[in-house]
Amino acid sequence: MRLSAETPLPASVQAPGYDRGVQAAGIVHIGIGAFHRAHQAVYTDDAMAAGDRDWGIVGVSLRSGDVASQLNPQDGLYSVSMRSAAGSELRLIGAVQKVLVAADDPQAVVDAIAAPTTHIVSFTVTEKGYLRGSDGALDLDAAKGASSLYRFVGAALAARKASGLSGLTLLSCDNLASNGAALKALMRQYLAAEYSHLVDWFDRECCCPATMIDRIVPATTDADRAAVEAALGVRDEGAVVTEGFSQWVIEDDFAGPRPRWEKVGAELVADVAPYETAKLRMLNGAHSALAYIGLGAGHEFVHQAIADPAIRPVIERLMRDEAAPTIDAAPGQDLSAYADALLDRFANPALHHRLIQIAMDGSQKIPQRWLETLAWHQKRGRRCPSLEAAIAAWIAFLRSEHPVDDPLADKLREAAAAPDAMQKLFGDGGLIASDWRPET
Ligand code: CS2
Repeated sequence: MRLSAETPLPASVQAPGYDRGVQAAGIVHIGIGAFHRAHQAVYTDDAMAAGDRDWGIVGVSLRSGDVASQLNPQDGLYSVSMRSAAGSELRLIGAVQKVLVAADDPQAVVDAIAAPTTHIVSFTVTEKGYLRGSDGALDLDAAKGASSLYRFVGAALAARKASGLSGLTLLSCDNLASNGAALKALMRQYLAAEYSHLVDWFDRECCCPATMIDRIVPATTDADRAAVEAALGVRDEGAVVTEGFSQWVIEDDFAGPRPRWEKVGAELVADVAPYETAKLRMLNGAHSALAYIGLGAGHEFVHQAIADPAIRPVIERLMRDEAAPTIDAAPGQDLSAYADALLDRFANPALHHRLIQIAMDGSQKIPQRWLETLAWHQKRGRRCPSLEAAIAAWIAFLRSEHPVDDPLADKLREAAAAPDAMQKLFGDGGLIASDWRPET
């Protein structure tokens, strides 16, 4: 039997605390992967349980029909399992109403964003989904392509303006530096090229808050789904597995109404930058280093790599001595305590977070995770032994038998195979643009 709105559930499982049937959809979320389902959808579910109304989520997959076929037969319902060394806790999330597949029905996506009840469009499309060229500007040809977020949002904004509706909040929940400002600049570039009459309206009517989003969400495995089935008594094809920890810091700059996410654990702040920079350079920077160094040492999971006495000190130094000094901490933000907490989270033996999952898309992740830190120290005449070891491990990974899942995979492999790999990757005109230059 499959999970659905009709399924009787064991009393131990927390179910949505509101009437799902009467909520309008206030949010369209583009890129409805496991991360969104374990993070923003949980906060939104909690906000509705706390009394907010009409914040149902219409999920969108740009390409694949997988999530639609997992969730639509289940009336959008799925479970989140929170795993720690102490055990597993499971709840059902009801915030997602349905999933649209843009490749199958592009107009349905435009209509959902253009609906009068929609106030927020949020995104987890990964770094590469923003379709930036190596100079950081929009790759306009790619942005005109079938699976570009810009096409759907652009067409829907045009429809909203034409029918006299308000603008929207566009909320990037991806691990980009200054994700709100980045999305705003890219969207403006797209509109200037394709809908130039919308640019002023967009500036006036739409907001793109910055966010720092954090929860470790490994890809769900068949074993996870089997464990959930044993607990629920029904099959949940949309199950997601995560840690207990969750954090969301959001710039309080919305174009219209929003759920009161701050009532359920999110922090609404004037400036997200110190949190976002700390998260990218310490958590994500350490993660990518663990991935390449750990795979090189023969490990499979994050908790194994961080337990390796040859690796742990490298990661500690990366966070405490290399990344932390580059961050202009907010009042009350304790970077040393943050590093301690990250080490504990990485050590979680119940998560089974695969290093190869983190190793994906290195070309898109490394600039904001490592190179900004390296450039900061280089300007001051200092070296970063841990980050340099991480870069060497990335090059070794690119030369290895491991599959390289990256939009630049072929070029990266070719550059890494060259005797002057460092220059080909990071030198002037190299594949990965940044302010950091390796020693010649
Ligand atoms: C990870 C992130 O896969 C990766 O690159 O570093 O997905 C990380 O788990 C999240 O950003 C944690 O919030």
